[in-house]
Formats: sequence, C-alpha cells, structure tokens
Amino acid sequence: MLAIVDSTLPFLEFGKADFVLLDNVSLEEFMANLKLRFEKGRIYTYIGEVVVSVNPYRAMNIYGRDTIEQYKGRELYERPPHLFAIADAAYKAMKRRNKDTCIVISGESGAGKTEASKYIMQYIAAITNPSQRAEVERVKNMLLKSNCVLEAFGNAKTNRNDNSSRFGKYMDINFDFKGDPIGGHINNYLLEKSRVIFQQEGERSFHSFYQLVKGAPDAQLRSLHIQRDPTAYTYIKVGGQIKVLYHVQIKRDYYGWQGSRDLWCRHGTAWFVELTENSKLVSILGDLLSTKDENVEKALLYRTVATGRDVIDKQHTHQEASYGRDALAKAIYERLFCWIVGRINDIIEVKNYDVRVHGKNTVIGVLDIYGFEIFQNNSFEQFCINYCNEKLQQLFIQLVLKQEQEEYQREGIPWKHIDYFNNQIIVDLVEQQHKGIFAVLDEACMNVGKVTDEMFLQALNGKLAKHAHYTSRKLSPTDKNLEFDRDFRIRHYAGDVAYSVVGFIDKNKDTLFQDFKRLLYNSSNPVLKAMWPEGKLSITEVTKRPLTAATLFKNSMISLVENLASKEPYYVRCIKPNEVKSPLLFEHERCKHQVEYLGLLENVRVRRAGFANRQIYPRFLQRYKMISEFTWPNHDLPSDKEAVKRLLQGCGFEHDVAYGKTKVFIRTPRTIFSLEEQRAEMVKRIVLFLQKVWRGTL
Ligand code: AD9
Ligand code: MG
Repeated sequence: MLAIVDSTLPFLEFGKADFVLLDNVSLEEFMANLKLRFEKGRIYTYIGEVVVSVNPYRAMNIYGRDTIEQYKGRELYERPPHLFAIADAAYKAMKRRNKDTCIVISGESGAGKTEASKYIMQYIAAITNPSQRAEVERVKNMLLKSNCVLEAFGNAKTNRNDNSSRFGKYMDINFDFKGDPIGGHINNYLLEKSRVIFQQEGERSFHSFYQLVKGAPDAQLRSLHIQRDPTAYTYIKVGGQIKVLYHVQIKRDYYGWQGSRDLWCRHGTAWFVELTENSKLVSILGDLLSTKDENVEKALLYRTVATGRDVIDKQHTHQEASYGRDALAKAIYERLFCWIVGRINDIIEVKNYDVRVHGKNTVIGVLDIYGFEIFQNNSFEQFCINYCNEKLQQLFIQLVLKQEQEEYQREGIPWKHIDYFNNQIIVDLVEQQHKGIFAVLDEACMNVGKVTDEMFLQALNGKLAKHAHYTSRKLSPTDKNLEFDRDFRIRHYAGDVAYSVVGFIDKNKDTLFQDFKRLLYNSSNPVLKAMWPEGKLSITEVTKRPLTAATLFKNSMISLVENLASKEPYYVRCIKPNEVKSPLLFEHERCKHQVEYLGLLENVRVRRAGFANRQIYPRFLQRYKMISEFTWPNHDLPSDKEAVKRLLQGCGFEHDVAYGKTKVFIRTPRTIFSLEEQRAEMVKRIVLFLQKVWRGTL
C-alpha cells in the first residue's frame, strides 16, 4: 500500500497518514487514528487522494512560504498530508493533462471549509507566475482580495460558526497554457437574505453592517445618515449580538471593502427601510436612493393595482406595509450582493484570450458552500442549505463510491461489493417532479387565493405519508418534538432536522411589490437603476409569474453538480471536532457521527480494495513499450492485453496489477512511478543512441 513519509519511522507516533494503511478497516481504528492525529496537531489525513481535515480551532504554523515550497511540484505521497498537496495535485493534473479539475470542500457548518478554500487559493497563487507577469499578478491579487469583500457581505455570526458563509460560492480560476492564472469567475448561490431583517437569538446580521458602523470615518457615516451606535437599528440587533468581537479586525475589514460611493449608498439604504414611518427617515431614504421623497412614501404605503382597465392606488394595511418594507430591505441587500459579485467578475474575467495563440484555457474550480446545519428553529433557508449538502454528498457517492465499483464490475475485476448508504432517496424527496417537497411547495404558491403554510404542510402529509425519510406530527402522533400544523421532519444523510413551515410560502414566492421595483428603476442613480430592470414594466404589463426561490435554487444546484461532474474532482472532507470551538476537545460521538455520514469508512474500503491507476491497454503500451524487450519496438503477442501482461511480469509488478477487459488496473502509485522512471531512463538512452548515429560516431 501507499508508503507515506508521515507514517514511516520517525513519525510513527502521529498515526497513519492515510487511512488506507490501517491494519483493520473498522470504525474504532479509524476513530483512534483520527483522534491521535488531531491531538498531535496532524489535522490532515488522506484516504487515497481525498483529504480528511479536522478543524484545529487554533492558528497553525503550516501555511507559510516554507511549507508551500515543500509541496510545490511534489507527488502526493512524498510529503505529509496537506491541503497544499491536493491543490498541487489538482493543478498538476490540469497542467499535465490539459483537463479541467475542481476541488470540492464539504462538511458541516463550522468544519473549516471556507478557511480551507482560502488556503487552497493562496497556494495556487503562490506557486504560479514565476516570471512575475504584471497582468497575472493583477488577476491573482483580485482573486485573493475578493474573499474579504464577499465575506464582509455574505458571512455572519450564527450559533454554529462566528464566520458562517450565508451564501454558496463556486470560483473558477482560468489558466493559460503556461499554467498561470489569467482570470476567474464566481458563481454565488442563494444568499440567506432573511438575515437582513431577522436573526435568531445569539446571532448577527451580515458582518458588513457592523464593520460600517464601527469602521467608517465620521464624515462617511454622516453622509450616509448613519449613527455610530448599532443599537439604534432594530434590523441588526434582533439577535442580541451587536457586540463587535474583533475591533481591529473589523476596522481592517471595513477598509478592505470600502472604495465606492455606490456601494456605501446601496448598503446604507438597507438600514433605513426599517424606520420609515418617520418622515425624516423617508427623506433620508429618498436621498440614498436618489428618488423623490413623495415617491418613497407612496411606494411604502400604497400599492398600484389594475382592476379591469382601471389602475388604482390601494392603501396597504399595517401588515402589508411591514411586509413590503421588509421585502424591500432584503431585496436591496440581495441585489447589492449580486452586484458586488458582478463587479468582481467584471474585473477578473478572462480578457483578450486567443485560443489559437495561447492554446486551451483550462480551469480549476473551488467550491465552498454553506455546510449542513441544524438550529433550534429551522426554516426555508436551512431546508435549501441542507438540500444543497445532500446534492454534494450524492455527487461524492456517484464519483467516489459508485462509479469506481461499477467500473470494476464492468471490467470483470474480482470485486466484493461494498455497501454504502445512497442518499439519492433524500435528494428525490426534495427535488422530484410533481411529488418532491419543492414541487408541492411550488404548487401551493401557484394557487390563487390564500394558501397558508399549514395547508402546504397538509399537502406534504398527503403526498409523502409513506416516505421513509419524511414525517410529521400527524403521521407520528407520539412524536412530541414536532408541533401539529407547523413542523415536518426530514431524515437527512447527516441527521434528522425538524423544519417549521412558517414562512415557507412567502419565502418561496419572494414577492416584492412592483411599486418598489418601479421606484428603484426610476432612481436618478444609474447604478441603482441598472439593478432593477424589471421596474421598467408598467402595472398592466406585469403578467408573468417569476420563478419561485425553490425552483431557482434547485436549477442552480442541478447545474452546479453537472458542472462539477464534468471536471476531475478532488475532495476535502472537513470535520468539526466539537461544538465549543475548542482546540483541545475531540468529541468522540460527534466526530464518529460525521465520519459515518460522510461515508469515510466506505471510502477507505473502496479505495483499499481498489486501484490507484488504470489505463486502456493500447495507451499503456504506447507509453511504456520501450522498457521491455518483448514489446519494443513492436510485440508479436496475440493482443495488447497479452503484451501488457508480459511487460509487467518482466518488471516484477505482477502482484500489484489486475487485468480487466479493456484496461490494466494498477494498485499503488509506486508502480507507476517506477515505470515512469524506467521509461525516462530508456528515453535518455535512446536519445543518446540516436545522437551517436547522427554524428556517425557509433
Ligand atoms: V459554514 O458552513 O460557512 O458555517 P465553514 O466554512 O465550514 O462553516 P469556517 O471555515 O468558517 O467553517 O471555519 C470556522 C472557524 O474555525 C474559522 O473561523 C476558524 O476560527 C476555525 N478554523 C477553521 N479551519 C481552520 C484552520 N485550518 N486553522 C485555524 C481554523 N483555524
Ligand atoms: Mg464557510
């Protein structure tokens, strides 16, 4: 099996650097190794080419320049397990084989995904552009700096993680034929915008709000009419956590993203929407939105409706006005966020690339998305986030557990099937057409007339009564943890989650009155106007029902998974060692639960019984035929398969390979490296020989 430096002699006390090397593949041994390594400060361990990472909850001295140098250009097994090694492997695969690769980072909330994605980006930036081309340096700089802005606007303190990503992020980095980054593109997924108006106890709104009040200079705040005291604003203090934890950091972060008056203005706006009953505040809002005060007031208090051929202004009830105000605040923040992503993309996108001159432009994608989460109260947002994690787990199963085993079967390699839990059944429960939860929700939202959240729950109960992963109080009357007419529970791959249906219909419809869109479209500020193109339509023209939030999210997840599946994937599986952010505590049960649901043991079994490398016979021969007298320059055996057998027997690798119908399977990478060395040696000799022939000195 793989011999890894970290697991050989002087390092024995750090445990096995690859779980594949365990003496017995059992959960107990797996856990003992994971714990030992965590306690010894070895937070990374491999399963073949998958990195298992345990959040250290302390600063580690393993990401500096020296470490980067140690990993640069090395093979995976040459150095102790590290994110850098996987980043290097993805980079090398892309460069050598001209293939798009991706690094998928998964794990529950607080497990360390975002930190890992940043180290990976830093590594890639550090090892590229040796010739210091100015344009490439600019791109690298922008890619790295974009993190700070996106985290300010898209991350927040939750009860699971002080810096929790409240949006999903997939970043493509484009490389030229030399392997230097020449651009990139960010896709963002469903920002949890409800946080703008509400936070659960102990949580906060997005960092940017607190950074602005604490970090901006006085004059800046004055021009935005913002007070220094965050307790003045209901929207950002509902969670009771306005205390700014890291003052210096906040200031620095603020300076990281400040820079455009437009950005401040849009941002400032979300603060004021909450207090608009006061006429002074209406005029502040008018100023920030560059619109007339009376238009602001009218949009907040009235709704224009078409009745037959007439168009009338209908006054809102108090409840409608509050709903509209909250929807406006959320929508402004969400569009601001998308606008920021769009601006970053404008700056980093590949420009002037001519394939004919520069060769194929290849990509490494890095995925860092919100992790699986369970709170006291779980709503539509958690439902979407957890569905997203189900999709990623399914991709892992497809690529790592299923396809691998299917290939052995197809090729007729003796193979004992390894069982694993396939979560496709839960993915279907959520996304299936007609009877999945999203479909039932959409149907409820399509009905004219008042459909309530309770009615949606009843519809779910009717459709899903027999589903093994769905239940509710009506279906399990003895389950006192679920409320009648309010909760349903899903048995997710990573654990049971009870969701409250309250707000599902509104959040899915995601209605923003047309009056607001028109108000913002008519702003004299061109940036703001451009953010609201639908405001152009008059009331009689607005007929088309926009896609629901669930459908948009589902579609974006399906295309994300398709995109990842089209690339060569590398995996980082993050584990959260405890709930209290302690660097010392390895909570056995919590970790065991994660190891189980991530399917890590099955991963080890498939990998251990499996083969690191496989190639079709003709390709294998073409590459290595010069190292054997039986195959060089041509063989006279009945088939390529026979020739490959003969070649490998001759080299003494018979014990390490298996012969499939169309491919040869090689168990350990060592064998491949040895073949490569022999090939290099032969190539050198052949070249020398030819040189002598040419010079006539032979
Ligand atoms: V969520 O799904 O976005 O809520 P993540 O992204 O998985 O979650 P994150 O990377 O934000 O978790 O890590 C949580 C915290 O753990 C960080 O803020 C750090 O304080 C800590 N952490 C994580 N990884 C490391 C590390 N490699 N070194 C030091 C770390 N601290
Ligand atoms: Mg994160």
